[in-house]
Amino acid sequence: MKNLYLISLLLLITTTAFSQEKDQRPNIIYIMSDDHALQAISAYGHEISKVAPTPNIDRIAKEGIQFNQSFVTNSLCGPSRATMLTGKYSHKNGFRHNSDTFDASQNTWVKELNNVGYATAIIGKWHLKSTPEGFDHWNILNDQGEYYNPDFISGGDTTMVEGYTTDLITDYSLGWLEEQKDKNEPFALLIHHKAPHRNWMPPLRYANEFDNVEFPVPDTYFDDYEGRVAASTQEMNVYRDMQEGHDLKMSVEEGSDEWRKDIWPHLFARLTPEQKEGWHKAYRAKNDKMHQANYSEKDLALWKYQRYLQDYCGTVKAVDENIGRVLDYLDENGLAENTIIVYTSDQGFYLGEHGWFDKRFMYEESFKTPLVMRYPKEIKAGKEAEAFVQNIDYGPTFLDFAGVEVPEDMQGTSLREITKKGKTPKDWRESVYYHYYEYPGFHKVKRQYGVRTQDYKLIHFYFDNDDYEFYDLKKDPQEMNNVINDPAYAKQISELKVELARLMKEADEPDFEEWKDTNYRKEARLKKRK
Ligand code: SGN
Ligand code: CA
Repeated sequence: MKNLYLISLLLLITTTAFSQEKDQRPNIIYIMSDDHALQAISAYGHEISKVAPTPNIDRIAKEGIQFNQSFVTNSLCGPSRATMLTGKYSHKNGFRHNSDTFDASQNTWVKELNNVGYATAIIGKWHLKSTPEGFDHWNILNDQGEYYNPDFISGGDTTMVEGYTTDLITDYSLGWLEEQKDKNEPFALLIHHKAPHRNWMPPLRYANEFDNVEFPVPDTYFDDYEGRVAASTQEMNVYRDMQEGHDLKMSVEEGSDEWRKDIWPHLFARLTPEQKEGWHKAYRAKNDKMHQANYSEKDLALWKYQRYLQDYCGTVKAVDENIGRVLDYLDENGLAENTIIVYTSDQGFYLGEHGWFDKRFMYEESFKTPLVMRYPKEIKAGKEAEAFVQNIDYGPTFLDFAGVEVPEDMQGTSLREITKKGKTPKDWRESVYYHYYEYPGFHKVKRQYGVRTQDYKLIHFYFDNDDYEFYDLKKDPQEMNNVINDPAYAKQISELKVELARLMKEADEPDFEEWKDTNYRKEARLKKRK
């Protein structure tokens, strides 16, 4: 009897010791896709998403919090990723445009977590050129990555893996999570999808998914860009600048499987013979139908919009489905409660608004980015937040949740307080700063910086031009009327100019004047020659 008593006492002591030891810090799963417009996430309620819903992303929002005013600091892939990792604006982390190389020796929230015992990993698109640092494990795509049979780089090895990239990224992610199962320390896993980036190749299982769907055409699809110089000189128009082969998968003629213009044929060439056959089977009939219709110029432009959305949403459906796999894994392994799961994109995207695809502009569709977050242990289900948040805030948020002090030089603010009730704290920012630098460059979108408040937006386009634009967002949410010269707005414009100067000062952009005339493309060429 005495022995039994002693044994149970011992058991009690050891289990208590264990449960005290069990690390209670939250796990973090950060899922970021590439170019996922919030118009294509049904939680955000846009017309487009009604015909192509995303039930799994919606689940994160419904069981957690949805940010309705979430912005990037620079609407482009590399810069956005560098900002997300460092919690700093582009001019501070040194990655302004996609030709830059990320200095991976600088501090990131991932390093901070790794330093305090978190297991860390990144799987998928990296696109920062340098080798990832601060991750116990990394398995990344080569540069932009490919949709089918991608190259994965891990350590010094590059391996071409057969399969559909969105599925593979998830397979690897779940594999890594499985390895963490018996470990005591918490983890931070970054799952970075390539989809739905250009050239929008859906998996074969969804290549015909939206063939019979009529996507609602944006009111501004045939925008004439009146009063907006930068908008009129870009090269990202669906019906003018998309490549008919590479982007729209249009065949050269009826009965043919050969694509029209495709300056990157290596992407399709990677498919196995079976995949190619499956692809042709999926596209041949619908391409033939287009040839037979003999469309007018306008109708062809409208047809291109439908094809663009069908393919885009086909890649999104695979992302959403794979997010479902991650959510199921968390449920099945008892991890849901103590894991912060985030879904976002590296920026927003145009789904035909102003006639466009791509991003870069400070206009709403690309300036905004989706952001939903679930953490049952602390965040009550069904919250929506209207506070202005930016991707500089992600790092501070994760560190805050993990109980790590936020380094002073991180420029963002933790969103933890907001996630509690969804309410905007009293002293919260009322304006956001934006700066895009990649010009001259792809899609010819002029360099620009600006400020947005609840009601107004001021943008300054510069480099080989000098144009200000001002929008009354309440009256003109589609940003069609640049009222910079309207005397009725003189007061608001001058107030916003003052606010912009304040934000630039606060963001510590002292080298701006020095930097603004440099032509990074020329410099990169010169560097190469040396
Ligand atoms: C590629 C795309 C562009 C896109 C950039 C940047 N062309 O060059 O359309 O703007 O990436 O995108 S593609 O046909 O090769 O895909 S980013 O998301 O990486 O910044
Ligand atoms: Ca992107």
